[in-house]
Amino acid sequence: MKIIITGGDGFCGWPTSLHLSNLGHNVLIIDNLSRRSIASALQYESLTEINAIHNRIAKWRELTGQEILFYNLDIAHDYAPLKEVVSSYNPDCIVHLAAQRSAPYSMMTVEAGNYTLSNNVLSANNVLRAIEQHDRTIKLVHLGSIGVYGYEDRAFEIPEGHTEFSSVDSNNVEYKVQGQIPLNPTSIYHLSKSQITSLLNFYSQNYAINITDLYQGIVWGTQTTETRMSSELSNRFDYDEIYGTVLNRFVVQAQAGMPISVYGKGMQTRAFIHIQDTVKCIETAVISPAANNSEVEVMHQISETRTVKSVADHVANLMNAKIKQVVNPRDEEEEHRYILANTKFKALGMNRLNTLGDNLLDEIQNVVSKNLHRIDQSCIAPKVKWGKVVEKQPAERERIAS
Ligand code: USQ
Repeated sequence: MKIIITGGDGFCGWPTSLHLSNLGHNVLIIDNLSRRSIASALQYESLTEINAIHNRIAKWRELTGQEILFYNLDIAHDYAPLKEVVSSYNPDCIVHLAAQRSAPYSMMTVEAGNYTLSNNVLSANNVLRAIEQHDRTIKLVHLGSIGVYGYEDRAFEIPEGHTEFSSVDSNNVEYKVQGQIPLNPTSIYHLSKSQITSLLNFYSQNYAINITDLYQGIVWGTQTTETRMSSELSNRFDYDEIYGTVLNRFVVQAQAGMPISVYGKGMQTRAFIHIQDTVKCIETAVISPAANNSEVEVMHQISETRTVKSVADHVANLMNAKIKQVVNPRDEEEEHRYILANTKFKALGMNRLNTLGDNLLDEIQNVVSKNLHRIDQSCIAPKVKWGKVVEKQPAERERIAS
């Protein structure tokens, strides 16, 4: 297949690009390298050293003979060149991963929140518009977030996609309505992903575009089969207060001899998935046939749910580390049920995804211990506080915008 991957230089995008290329698909990456420029602006760099995009691609060509094409485009703003790339490459599928993906970043300043919202929503709209204008049979696989549901206490299982609601009219006649359960995002980032669900529904209903929306949980791990082939193909690994996700941060803290920072009670429940399974799930979504063109196919891309405390206990036991409860910098529920349906990937043959019990922490430990000298302990403690969004000084505002 011919596949365009937007955001193909990022944490999920780079291993996905290599995985699909390794399977023999033709891959074209579109990326504006914003993850790298935000890391430089924040001065929070990846723990692993990552190669420049052209060097990464050249190394891949040298090792496998596979050519990955690359276009540096800001797809939120550069619609005409995006449309041109889509028209001339004429892909079978677009995997849309380009987004500002950190919830804390989106809550950091007014400007960072506005950037997240406009960048994510406009990028998705431009990709959908390019498909609609060029060829409506191009499949779109979008990487959404399981966090769009929010984290209120729900006793019932959240379905994957539409479910049936019923209501009675004044004559007591029952009506059945199909729809998604209400979304309830708790960060501007998750709000941007919720808004994209409306865009996806709009294009699927009005133009019959074949869309799969993957509601992904928190990703952990670093390398995949392909990125492990050479240190020059290494994936990024973030552990800072803004881009580091919880499990990766806990392993870095344990390895650096710091206490594991559990925010608040730690009974927040979250969904998790390993990076190796992320790329496999995306591949499965890309190659699976459309279920129904007038409805977005929502799939929960998760392997398990756990409380933050149980993740901390697991890492602490394995690595002989201490846990420290810290005042929660986020405005979030600290104790709730979170039950998610998880049948669609299983129906496509993905019965066994990796869980925390599968000894994969060794891999992160290895990555961390090799890069111990690169750990910057000052970027670990949380400084961004939900509900305390500040306006930056003009100079910093320009830096974020550029
Ligand atoms: N947490 C701690 N200690 C820490 C860091 C986090 O207790 O040192 C807690 C947080 O309070 C939160 C949970 O761990 O309850 C998860 O935090 P996180 O930073 O790992 O994940 P989050 O910011 O919620 O969102 C991240 C990414 C986002 C992705 C999402 C998956 O920023 O890109 O979409 O994970 S999900 O939320 O499941 O949709």
